[in-house]
Amino acid sequence: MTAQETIDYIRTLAMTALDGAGSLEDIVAWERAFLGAKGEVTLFLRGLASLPADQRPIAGRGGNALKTELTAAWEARHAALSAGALDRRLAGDAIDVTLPGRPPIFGASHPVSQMIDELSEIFALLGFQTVFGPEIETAHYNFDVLNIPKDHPARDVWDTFYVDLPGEIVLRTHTSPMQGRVMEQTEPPVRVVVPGRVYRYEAQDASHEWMLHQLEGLAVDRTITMADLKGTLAEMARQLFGSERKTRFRCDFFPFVEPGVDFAVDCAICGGAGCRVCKGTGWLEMGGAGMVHPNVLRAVGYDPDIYSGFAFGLGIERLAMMRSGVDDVRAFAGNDLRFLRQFARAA
Ligand code: YSA
Repeated sequence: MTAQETIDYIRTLAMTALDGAGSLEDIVAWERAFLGAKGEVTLFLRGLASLPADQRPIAGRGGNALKTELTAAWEARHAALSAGALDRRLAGDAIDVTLPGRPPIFGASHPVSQMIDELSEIFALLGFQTVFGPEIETAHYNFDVLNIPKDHPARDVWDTFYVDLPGEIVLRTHTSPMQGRVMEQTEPPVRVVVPGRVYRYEAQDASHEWMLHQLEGLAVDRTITMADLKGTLAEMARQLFGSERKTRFRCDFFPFVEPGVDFAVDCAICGGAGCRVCKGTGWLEMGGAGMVHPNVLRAVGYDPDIYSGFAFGLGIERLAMMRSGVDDVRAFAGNDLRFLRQFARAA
């Protein structure tokens, strides 16, 4: 093959390959194959010295002209493919302003929070102020001030989550420690409710959680009687559940009251017939209550000969269960959006 025939052969080969290059990757590979350090044109020009003397001028001129021609063809093809790639990317990024928007997802207040708000409103109308207290509490306020002696079973490790080793700091097991904190800082008369989380080392079932919410109530004045306690809780139940729900008070013991009662409503899940929530009794305990023990009044500096008071601690999840017919307390902390969305209210 003469030098001119070789040049024509390389040109045909290169132009055919360039026509078939469909992407930027293809033409980068093409440039390497024909114009790169080991490309066809470069190797041809490097081999000039080995050609017969009469062929060298033709090969030199023709080879350089071919290099110029192929470089120009590569640049034109590169520019065309780059523009195409940019057009495709811009088309892909284009925003279709006619598409409908995605509906925003609105959060909603948790059913326990809703119940706390509702209870605060009910008790505000009865003259109670809402206050809050710490969830990490000292054993002093959680037990000592409440007349719970050191050897009382409620202090047992099975009921209480201790935060420190000597057992002086606890996750509060009830909202009652706020009784002492409030009375220490307030001159009577006192009327407060205290909603908040409490923690118990307790087995779970349909009506028991290890983390729950309570609403503490405390009223202290010169002439408070058990009738005030009964009237207050009965009115709360009437406003929350309507007048058809039955309420019940029975004697109970708590070291910080005398006398003490438990307060129950007839089970809304089974209508009082008996089910797994009320454990077949037809009643579900909503809270403990009673007349503040004189020892507690003394511990905070109140004179029990002048002042008397009542206090109660209600289970907020249990109230919400009876209010909305929820048959398992574990649903409240289960984070199942299908459950929670049923309580979403318009803002
Ligand atoms: C009693 C007398 C007072 O003068 C003031 C407050 C009290 C209540 C006392 N501090 C207390 O915690 N009593 S309690 O252990 O019986 O709990 C009160 C209410 O919390 C229960 O009636 C129930 O409604 C709810 N509760 C208790 N443990 C629960 C629970 N709810 C769900 N899961 C649990 N594990």
